[in-house]
Amino acid sequence: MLKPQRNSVRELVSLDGFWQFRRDPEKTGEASGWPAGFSPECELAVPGSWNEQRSDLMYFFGCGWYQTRFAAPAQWAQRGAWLHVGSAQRRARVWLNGKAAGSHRGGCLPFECNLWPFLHAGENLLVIEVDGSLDPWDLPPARLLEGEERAGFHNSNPAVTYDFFPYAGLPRSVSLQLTPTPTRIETLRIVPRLAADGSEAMIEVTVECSGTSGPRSLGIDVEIDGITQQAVPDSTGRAVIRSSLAHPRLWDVGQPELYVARVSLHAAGRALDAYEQTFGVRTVEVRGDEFLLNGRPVFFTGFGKHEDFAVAGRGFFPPLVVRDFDLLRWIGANSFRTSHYPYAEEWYEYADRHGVLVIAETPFVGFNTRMYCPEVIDRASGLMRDMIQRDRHHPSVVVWSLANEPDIDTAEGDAFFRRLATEARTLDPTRPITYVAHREPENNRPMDCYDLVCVNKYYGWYEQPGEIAGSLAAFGACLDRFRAAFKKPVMIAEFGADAIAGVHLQPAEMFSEEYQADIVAAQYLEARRRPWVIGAHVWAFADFKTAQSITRVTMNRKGVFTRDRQPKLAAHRLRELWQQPALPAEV
Ligand code: BDP
Repeated sequence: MLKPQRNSVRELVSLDGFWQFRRDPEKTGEASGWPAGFSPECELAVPGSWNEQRSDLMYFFGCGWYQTRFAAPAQWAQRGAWLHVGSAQRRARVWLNGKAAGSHRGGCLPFECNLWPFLHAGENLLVIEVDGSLDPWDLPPARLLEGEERAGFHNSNPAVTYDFFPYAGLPRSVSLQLTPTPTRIETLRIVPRLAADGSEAMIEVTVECSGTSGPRSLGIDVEIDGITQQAVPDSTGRAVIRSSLAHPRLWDVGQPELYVARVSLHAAGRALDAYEQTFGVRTVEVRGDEFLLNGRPVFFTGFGKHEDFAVAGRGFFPPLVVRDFDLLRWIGANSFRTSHYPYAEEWYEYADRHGVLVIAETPFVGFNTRMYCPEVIDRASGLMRDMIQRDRHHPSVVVWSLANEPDIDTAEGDAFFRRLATEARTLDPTRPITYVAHREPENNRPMDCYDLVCVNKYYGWYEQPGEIAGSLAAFGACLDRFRAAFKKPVMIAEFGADAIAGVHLQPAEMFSEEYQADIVAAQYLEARRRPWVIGAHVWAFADFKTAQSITRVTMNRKGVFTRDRQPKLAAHRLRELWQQPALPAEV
């Protein structure tokens, strides 16, 4: 599936705006005929999570029905028309004019439905049922099973298995993609390979088209940097086109050199479809103790983040993207991790255009051993494939993180993480892979088949609370244990402390801005004593909403920025550390 776009052939109709909404706590909507339209209870903004838009929806985790109307000109009857839903949290069913058009499970990735068979000339009624229920078998598992324990989470409301609010609704854009006929470009895969001396890049473009049966002779053109190559798709609609770029400009940190592949599909001189895919040429490699970007070592500075903002919830909000990247630049960070799920595609595109590195993460968070059963494993493997296919063209994405803090412990868990690693490498042999560990090396045996070790550790917070200096030896020893066990580069993917903005204490104590600033600076410098540590991501970029619990003062306050994106003391301290041309002499 390709992200919808507007170009010389494709038409894009946004359905974003105010949709009519109605709760369906008893799940009787379908039996009551709501697929053909329902009387609304209120209006909600799309994109946007429903929770913070209205007080009565804040803790509503049931089924909610959305409907909107759009007018279709008569000529759409001959066209291809697809509905694209950026994300529905957490399950969706779609009807157009009362006819079932599709369904999807999982809230972090897009899905589409072919609307063409159900489209009317004139007014159309689109209805989407979004089931925001907290399902313990979702990816991520949205809640614990009765009697199940997971440190820190069994007593939260709602009892989710992870430390972020389980927002529901339609948090990303909804649109219609129209092509001149139902025949279209379905998928694209662009793989650039740089010659060792950098003088040339071979670009392999694989195109898959649909609706190719019939007598028409189809042709595909691919234009890159002014040079056009042509091909004829085979009987399955597939074509592989090779092109080359002489002396390619390399994408790098702060150097966002991008290329565009312009792909067009035609028959007898008529354009059937076209797609413009941006990509970059660069190399990434883990070699010895180093992470190499274009052959040069990189040290990752930055954060784990969330898609989270007041009122919008997890809803996509373009000014926030601009603001967050502005703050990353201000503070001197070169990277972030899409903890703990794939984000809206616009985040990666912005990173591509501004030369920021991304560690792209699956939504496999909150996993305990019950998750490693065949049905979940197959679903997880399909979801990881969808994520890699969606995000593989971003030069900013330099590492795939396949999970956050899984409890592995069983043979099934071990097999699951080995299988994920093998499948990720098959889907994308060009990027290093990792997963983020939180326990000890012996609890993370499959890490031996990943390229780099990522570790989350909260010494001075959950362990040795209140001790900054005292935490350093334990923190350093933990990094050393991972290094000794796996002999791979290590990245500290999360460390930090909660700070309530405005709380100042001398001497520094937990929850004060001073404590957070001191601990992140001290641990950052401790990590940097080790030449094989290749990155330090502070948890978190900004404060974010969580479930209610006695460990969270209305939200997780480990943000270096507040939820409304203002710096705490730690932000100023990191800015000093990250903007120095060289590390302080004592490191
Ligand atoms: C880590 C999790 C992260 C939490 C963080 C915390 O990866 O999602 O928000 O702890 O407790 O274990 O603040």
